[in-house]
Amino acid sequence: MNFMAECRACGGKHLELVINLGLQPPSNAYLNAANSLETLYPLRAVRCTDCHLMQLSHDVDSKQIFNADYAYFSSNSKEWLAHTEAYAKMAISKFGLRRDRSVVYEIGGNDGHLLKHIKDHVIRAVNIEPSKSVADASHAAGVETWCEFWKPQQMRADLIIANNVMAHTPDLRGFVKALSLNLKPYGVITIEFPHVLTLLDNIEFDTIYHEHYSYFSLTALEPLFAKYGLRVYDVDKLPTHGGSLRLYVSKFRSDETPAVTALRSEEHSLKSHWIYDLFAHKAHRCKEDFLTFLSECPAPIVAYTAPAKGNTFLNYCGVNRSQIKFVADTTLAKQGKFLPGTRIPIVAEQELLDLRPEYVLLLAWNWKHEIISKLRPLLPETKFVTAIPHLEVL
Ligand code: JHZ
Ligand code: ZN
Repeated sequence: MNFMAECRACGGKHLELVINLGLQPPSNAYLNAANSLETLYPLRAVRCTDCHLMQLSHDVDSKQIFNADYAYFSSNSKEWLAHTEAYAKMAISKFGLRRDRSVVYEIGGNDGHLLKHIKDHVIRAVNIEPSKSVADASHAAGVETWCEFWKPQQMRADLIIANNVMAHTPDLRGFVKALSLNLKPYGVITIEFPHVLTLLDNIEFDTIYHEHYSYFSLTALEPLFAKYGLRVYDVDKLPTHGGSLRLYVSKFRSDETPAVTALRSEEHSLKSHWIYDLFAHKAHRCKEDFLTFLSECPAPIVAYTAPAKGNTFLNYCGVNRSQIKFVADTTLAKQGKFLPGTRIPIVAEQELLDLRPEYVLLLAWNWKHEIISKLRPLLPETKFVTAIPHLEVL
């Protein structure tokens, strides 16, 4: 573990605490046994008062997180698969990808679910994915996959795709430098990430975990990109993961769309401390409301889905197995394991269906529409509960 005394983006030393989520294990480190030993690390978000990047105060070694046991397989959500397929179609036409010469890199492309829609439209499409578990799945899906971290390469790309991956690096400047070095002069980079402004506004404090070293805005990224000759020329707002941005970045374009100008001014509130104070206060309220709800439930409840974010939430609330009996998840790599910290067992979806529980806590609130439309017909009596941004019985 490494204490970060300076801002990952600008190197500034003026860091202020945003929220302290206590001591927590790394979020995707699911346990093989209920009594496995685990190490806890401080989970605190701070903000740089110079460039306004939000980041973690303590880094867990990324090789310890993205390894052969990495359990997050992107293909477990149909909505996400539809999102990436639509992206692929858009990218092929918008960026004029060509079968005879275009090169595409996807960074942290997980199980290859996106590149499999692009690979037959370009000369080379490579998934650069350091987590062996998902890299193997990508390879098996017929996608060229290099099991390694993002770094400068010999071959330059026409398109670099970085979906939900830039937050996953402790060395942010090294990552951005490699983006610039690996891009052809007229190439384009698209970068998706949960927008820190939405995270703060919607009290999505569970998105904060050791795998996410930084929490991005246009405001914090523009000066960092400029150092490496990169510029944001367009942006899309996306509903994914509670509210994300997709930035379009290049070396050659000097224009920008009205959406970029508008976003820059929308992000003004990130410069004042009240937005962070209010966020921390509301997160605390969210925890209290959830604990009150649990204490009023006559019997232990069960949960559905075991996302990384669920672990931040449950560990911050200090919940244990006597309050939540089990959590069901469709990911085979998670079933039979235990949630880090709380040690709640993870079971297959069928166990939840057989139990026909009165209450189910939905930890992946970001997929609630997809999940409820799937489970409601199977569990017509069950009440689905989400805790973020506030307690809601759906
Ligand atoms: P989900 C992920 O975070 C991982 P997580 C990563 N750290 C990242 O950056 C963010 O996304 C943005 C299960 N499930 O997507 C599958 C069902 O069981 O919210 C997953 O375990 N049944 C890279 O982990 C979990 O829910 C279902 O019907 O917080 C969803 O995890 C559906 C739809 C999902 O991400
Ligand atoms: Zn900074």
